[in-house]
Amino acid sequence: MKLKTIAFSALLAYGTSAVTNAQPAPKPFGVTPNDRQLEWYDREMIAFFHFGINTFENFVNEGDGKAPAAIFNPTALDCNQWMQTLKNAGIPAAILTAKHADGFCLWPSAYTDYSVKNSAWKNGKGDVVREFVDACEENGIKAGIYLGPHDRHEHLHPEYTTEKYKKYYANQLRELMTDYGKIWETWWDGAGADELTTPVYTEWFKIVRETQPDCVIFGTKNSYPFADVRWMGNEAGHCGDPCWSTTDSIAIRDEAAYYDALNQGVLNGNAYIPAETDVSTRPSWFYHPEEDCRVKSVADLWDIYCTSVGRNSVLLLNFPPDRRGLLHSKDSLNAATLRKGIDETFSNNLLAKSKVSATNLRGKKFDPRYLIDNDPKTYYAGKDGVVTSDITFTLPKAETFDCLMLREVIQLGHRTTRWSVEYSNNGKDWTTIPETSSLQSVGNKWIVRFNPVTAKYVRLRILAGNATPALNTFGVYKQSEILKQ
Ligand code: OTN
Repeated sequence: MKLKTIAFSALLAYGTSAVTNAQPAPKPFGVTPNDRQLEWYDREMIAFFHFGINTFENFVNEGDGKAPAAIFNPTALDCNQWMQTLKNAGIPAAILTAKHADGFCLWPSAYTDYSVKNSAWKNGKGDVVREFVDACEENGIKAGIYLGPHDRHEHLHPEYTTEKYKKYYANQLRELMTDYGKIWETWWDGAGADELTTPVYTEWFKIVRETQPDCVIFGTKNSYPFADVRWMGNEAGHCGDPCWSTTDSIAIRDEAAYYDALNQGVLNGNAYIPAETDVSTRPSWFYHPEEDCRVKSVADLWDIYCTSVGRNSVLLLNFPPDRRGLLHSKDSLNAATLRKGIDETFSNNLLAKSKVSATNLRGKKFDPRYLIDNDPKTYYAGKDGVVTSDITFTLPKAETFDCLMLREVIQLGHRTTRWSVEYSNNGKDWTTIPETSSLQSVGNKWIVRFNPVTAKYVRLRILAGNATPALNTFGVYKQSEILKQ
């Protein structure tokens, strides 16, 4: 039986393989991802669409809830055009701001008049959420919903109380979670939402889990106990180095440790809550024509990709639709070029034809050559109790590279905690790539860029760990020229 035909679950299942004399898979270490988190990691990138009444005001990003509903009037809304951008950019999921902090609802909620039903758009008969989920469905994109917990419009009501708001929000959440098909992610923004305590979120959490069992919950602060994924700590796209998927509930509640716990995670923390990186293609979250000249370049997006996806996170990249209800061509083009550059770079692993040896071997089924077979289902693992390993790649000829990528078997927990990469031209004298001299976490994907190196030998050094290494991909690459634009 060829290894690649064995189901991955069987490979992971300790001691249950049908293969005679097969080595058992390593046991998972510590807390590990649930099925929702595994699906979320697979997306790699998600699109964010900040669209709403702010779009129709002059340079507003956090509306005060007072703008008249009537001003919402996109002249050419086409969610299929948004989806075309995502397809060209290889982005498989998208989240729409169904209600941002201004409280204006993009769907005709039965619980408020502050919505599309009192706008000029389609004479109040339109439903942006419906058009969004239908376009997602048509284009094979996973739909997600941002229902802002903070609502300035509701606060304007003289009889406002948190208890009343809890019910109001619950009703709206139920509408969105039951009337619009499968929802893959819900986003509980922590901004402005401090009065919403954990018991408030407990009610809302029950609604999400009852109606949408596969829905990933983004949570911060008081919604953190229910979160599948955490905020990464800044809106610039810079995950920490390290960036652990594990964190712990005490650190996240401690004022001083809060940002570090979000940005870097906590090594061997008690909860598996990986970081999601939200960042906009423009300085603002909502569209402003003044920012057409400040759209992030392909090189900026590549930097962000490397410090988010390439630091064990998932990138939530915001594309703000304009007053027509369309994405600007610059944002779309840059995202498509980024995809082309990523594919060009990582489709050519310069180690692919090399000979591989390792100092720590578990057996044939976990051979180090599985690191370069381009099959995410096979992996290299070491012997139980031995956490270090030097894995040497001998290339057929010297190659020039300026980028590397390592992936861990995340189902088996964070195992490796210190690693570096060296190169050589005689297989005896080794030089450490300086940018790899203090690496710690691996997780789903870790990317490092550096000045070009030409070498015939490459050595991956696993220097410390919680458990014997379990790694499914290692590669060195030459960055595509188009990523420099
Ligand atoms: O002023 N802010 O509220 C703010 C400024 C810069 C960056 C973030 C924030 S709020 C922050 O937003 C996050 C989403 O991007 C999460 O919701 C956090 O919980 C929230 O504190």
